[in-house]
Amino acid sequence: MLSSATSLLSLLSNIKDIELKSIGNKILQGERLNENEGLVLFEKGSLSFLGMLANHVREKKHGDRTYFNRNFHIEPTNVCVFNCAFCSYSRGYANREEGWELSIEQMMHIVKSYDGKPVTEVHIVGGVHPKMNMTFFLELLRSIKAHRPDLHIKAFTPVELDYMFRKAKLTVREGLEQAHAAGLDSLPGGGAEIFHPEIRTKICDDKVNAEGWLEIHRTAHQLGMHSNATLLYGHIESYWHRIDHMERLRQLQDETGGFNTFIPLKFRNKDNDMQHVAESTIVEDLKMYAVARLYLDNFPHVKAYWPMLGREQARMTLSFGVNDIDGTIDDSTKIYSMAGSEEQSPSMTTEELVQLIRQSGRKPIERGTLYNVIREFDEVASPSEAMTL
Ligand code: V47
Ligand code: SF4
Repeated sequence: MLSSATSLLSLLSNIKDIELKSIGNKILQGERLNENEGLVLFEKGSLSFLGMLANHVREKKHGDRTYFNRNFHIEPTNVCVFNCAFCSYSRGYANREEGWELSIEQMMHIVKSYDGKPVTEVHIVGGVHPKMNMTFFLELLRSIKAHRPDLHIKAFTPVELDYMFRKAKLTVREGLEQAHAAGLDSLPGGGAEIFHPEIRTKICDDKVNAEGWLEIHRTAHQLGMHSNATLLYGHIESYWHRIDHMERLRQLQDETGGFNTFIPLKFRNKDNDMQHVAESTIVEDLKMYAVARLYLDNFPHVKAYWPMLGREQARMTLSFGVNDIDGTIDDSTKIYSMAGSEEQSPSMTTEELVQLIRQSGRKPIERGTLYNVIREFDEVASPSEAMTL
């Protein structure tokens, strides 16, 4: 079989476009792309060209290894003081009786429902409720750790943290130090949307801006916590805004090295103020993943969040640079089902996740949040495996 580098060389010898050829050669040499080259990839790169390059980089970094984890989500509330135009999930404070607000006891009930089950992570993200303050969330973190110290808590976007810290009159560093001491282990990637103010002011004007988002992640990294980053694509942004967004992330990653994973999030248009905006095509989705893998050379992992994309499409992304497919999740997340995702009640067993990865010819690896290996699976199921999943 041809190596990925040999097939790439043969592909490049047939490329007529000088810019694409030069970009292909840079990728082959392991060189960093500049912003203009990133833009050229979006504008001129065919799906097969991008896929081949992204797959080359993915295999150079990870071979066939494809990660997933066993996690569950808690969404403390969907009541939110902000008004993001793309959000189908939140309810304003005045209409809070239409939403939900979980007490610490109710959230601990969810945590306890996983007692004895081999989950390794809880992902906690929700709306910004004016009454759920720093004291409330510190108590939640402490209660979870007291009950299950080994459970990794990945929680709160800079949108929630910025609001919490300002209300508690804490600096970002003070707030993060307190949260870390109470049990916060890492930050998820949400709230990033599109950093550039030309778009951010149109889709989420009233919440933390790009500088605030980046400062919270920078500080978390300085305190030894890792984090993820997202980009909400396929709405009113241009390719240039996507590159600008990834450039800011790449610069911060050069500075701190604290990001684990980049997660492109496909805009879904059901029941929100941007219903008139058509959703991106599958070709556009796959291009987004591929360009992310090529541009973000200092991010170890690119993840496809299957509850948003649907399983079949998530499987396809594994040939376009993606090496992580998130977790088993169960059906506790509403953020995408309310925005029109195919996955109305997202839940996959470990067996299904392993099978999905194998169907793409990849090797499933169960990981912890920080990519510590929990279990390596063979590329093909062994007869005894079903007994142990
Ligand atoms: O910031 C909201 C997005 C994000 C819509 O770090 C929408 O492992 C599409 O960040 N269409 C929150 N997207 C979810 C998130 C996340 C998810 C999975 C894993 C991780 C991780 C992080 O959801 C928000 C926003 O960008 N979102 N509404 C919508 N209509
Ligand atoms: Fe609130 Fe988050 Fe929805 Fe924006 S995306 S309205 S911050 S819940």
